[in-house]
Amino acid sequence: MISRITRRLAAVALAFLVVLGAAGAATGHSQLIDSTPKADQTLTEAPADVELEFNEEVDERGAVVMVVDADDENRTAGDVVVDGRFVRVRLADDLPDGGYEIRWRVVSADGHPVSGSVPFSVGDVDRTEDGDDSGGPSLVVGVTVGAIILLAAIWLIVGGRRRKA
Ligand SMILES: [Cu+2]
Repeated sequence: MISRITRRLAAVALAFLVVLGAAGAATGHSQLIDSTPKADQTLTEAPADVELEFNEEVDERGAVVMVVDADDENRTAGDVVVDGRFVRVRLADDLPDGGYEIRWRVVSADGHPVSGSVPFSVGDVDRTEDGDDSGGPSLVVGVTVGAIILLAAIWLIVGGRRRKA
């Protein structure tokens, strides 16, 4: 009895290590760690440009940044500039007050594309629904929860078979 419990605990511990490893690999791409403006920030005046900061250098090619207004219209002016871990783009200089969203997509150092969005607003406005963010943490949670459910199912099946035998 004790040895069966020990074996199961060992299996659970091993499975958790595998899950942690998988989650680590899934988030191994470049990650957005900061931005100007910051997510959900309300600015008194429209910014001249936006800047995204990543945890590692991103590929100079393939970076796309749009800053869309409430009508989904892109308000950037000029090319996206990739400078190591930083990605910048100028904004049109006649931005009215309102809600905006930085929509970005860059190519990780490992060649994988990553994307996300950063909502912010200018002036005294009631912000409505904001978009989804990068989804990094939710992916980890999803992988972990999925693995735990799978593990529980395997445990029940294996336990059931042993009892019948
Ligand atoms: Cu990757």
